Amino acid sequence: MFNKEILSSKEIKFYKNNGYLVKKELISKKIIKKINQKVKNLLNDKNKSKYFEFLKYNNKKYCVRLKNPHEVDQLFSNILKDKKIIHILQILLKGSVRFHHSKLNFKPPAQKGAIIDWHQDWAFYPHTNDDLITVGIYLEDCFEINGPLKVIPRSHKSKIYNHHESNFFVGKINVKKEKINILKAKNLIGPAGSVTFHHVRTLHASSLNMAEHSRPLLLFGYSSVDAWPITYDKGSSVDPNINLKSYDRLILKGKPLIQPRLEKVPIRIPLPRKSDSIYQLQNKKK
Ligand SMILES: O=C(O)CCC(=O)C(=O)O
Repeated sequence: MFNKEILSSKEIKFYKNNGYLVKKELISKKIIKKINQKVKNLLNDKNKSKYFEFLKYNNKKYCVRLKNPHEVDQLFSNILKDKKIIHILQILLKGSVRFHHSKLNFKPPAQKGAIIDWHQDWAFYPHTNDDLITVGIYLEDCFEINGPLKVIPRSHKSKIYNHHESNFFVGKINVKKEKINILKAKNLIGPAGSVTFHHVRTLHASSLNMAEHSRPLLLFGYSSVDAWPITYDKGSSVDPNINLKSYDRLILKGKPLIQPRLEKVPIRIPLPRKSDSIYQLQNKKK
């Protein structure tokens, strides 16, 4: 299918052991350039408040996220189906792939409120098994200074941590209470077009962006077709309880089914919650 092996057995082993993987410059510069131009155009659109999420830091409004980009422009729905990404996912997700959600996070520079606290995506949307992966595409070079994604290797093999505070789901972990050694964290860095893959239970976060410009990270979530949402899953682009046909149309590899694979996975219910946005949940300054 591809001229050279897209994923080596060493990389597969690395992902299985560590719960993450980075493929440097997997997406061509030409595509990245097109996406960046599209984002620029959308930011100049007079209806931009329809697409973007803004937060106020120190009395200044910053654009933190493009919501559901795959619903905003075809370019995004094409890139989420990128052949190389789907091929890798098919290997890592045991054969089948269903699209789950999309977002484009900007992380404005020098704003503490734009730090994303430690969390597991699994806490937001538990499924009947944990074959779910989040894919990140860096739209610009992203190194330590830019506030890259960072992960705790092997954490996908540990428990589901407590993401509640005062009886509300807050989408973040108290690392001190949970005795998490964040010194073990690895930064997922790379030039524009690099793609990160992290397991749904991998503990991750991202720090302050110390550069002078925003750090655009396009994120796509995927699941194995036989992983079924257990509870409230507002992150997903479609709710199977409401529209099964549309849910099945999210399948990129594999066939629809109504007999999910039930694995012995640790879960906590992400309720009650005051918001569906990670920024609001983690109480980033407005
Ligand atoms: O934008 C980031 O740095 C990380 C975002 C993230 O982990 C999330 O939205 O779940």
